[in-house]
Amino acid sequence: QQWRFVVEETQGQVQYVYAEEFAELVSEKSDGALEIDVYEFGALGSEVDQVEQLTDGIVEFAIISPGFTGTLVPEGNIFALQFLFTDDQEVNQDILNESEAINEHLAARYEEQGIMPLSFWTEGAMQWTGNSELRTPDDFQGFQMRTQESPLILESYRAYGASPTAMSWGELYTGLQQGAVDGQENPIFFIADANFNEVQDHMTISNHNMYVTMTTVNPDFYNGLDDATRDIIDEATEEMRQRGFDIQEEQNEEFLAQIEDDDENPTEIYELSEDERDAFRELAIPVRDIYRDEEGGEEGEMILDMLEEEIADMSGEDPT
Ligand code: 6CS
Repeated sequence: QQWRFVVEETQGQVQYVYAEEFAELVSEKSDGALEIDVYEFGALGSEVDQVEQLTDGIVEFAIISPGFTGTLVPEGNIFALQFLFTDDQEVNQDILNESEAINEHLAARYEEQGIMPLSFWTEGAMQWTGNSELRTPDDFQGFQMRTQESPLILESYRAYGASPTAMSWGELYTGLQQGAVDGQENPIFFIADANFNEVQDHMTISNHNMYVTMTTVNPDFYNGLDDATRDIIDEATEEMRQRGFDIQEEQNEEFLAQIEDDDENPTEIYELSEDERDAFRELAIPVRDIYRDEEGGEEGEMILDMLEEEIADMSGEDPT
């Protein structure tokens, strides 16, 4: 067997390292009978093209970030909501692993659209970069923010007063360099590895959201497998939960030091205080109503209500 696994990142980056290790596990467990080729970002098109390749069965496996399924699976916009999860990424990963709202109800919406999520996982807390300083909602007035395709990510930045534009990350370096956009959000490893710090003067440690992605399979492919093969894939998925977490943690730490020490491309790093974060939180919370009332539909409302409770239970905090 020779299967295809496409990811949204390039060699060495978190998703790519994850997929390579996943492929290795599947190969080992099947004594070399099951082979998976990993395709890095760019080989098969844009992130949105890759979603279509999975649903069409052109690739069997894909890592898909919900930010690129915003119109196909509106309920998936839930991960666009800022300040929803906790500030502790380990707790957040536990919630992603165990949440019924996510793993049953949200996963079912994905499956209906030809995307079967095997696991939801974080690539770390996201930070803002800009060609100007971003400390207060005022700093976002008229700010051209690049986002992924999810309508609710755009709404979230409109709530801050920004003018967001969706684009593929394949165009983002040039977009920042030429001033088509003023800034963007991503985990630190990605900001550094994609060299965005070369074309951005400021980075704000905002921890406004975590980056969520999904390991997915084409449902017809998966359902057509024999039990033993399916078990191998399920086992590999389980083993990669902790590995995925560790890979991102390591890279996010390592790359922060790289941005700090890059004298050729100096970046002003500013960490928001809790009060400063609260100013953004206040503007972000009403976006949940847009999810409840419009974007996520009735099913979405139920999913968000359930997830808020799960987060409160698992973090020991009151829902905000
Ligand atoms: O900003 C983006 O669109 C990209 N960011 C990450 C962390 N992974 C892939 C994604 O396309």
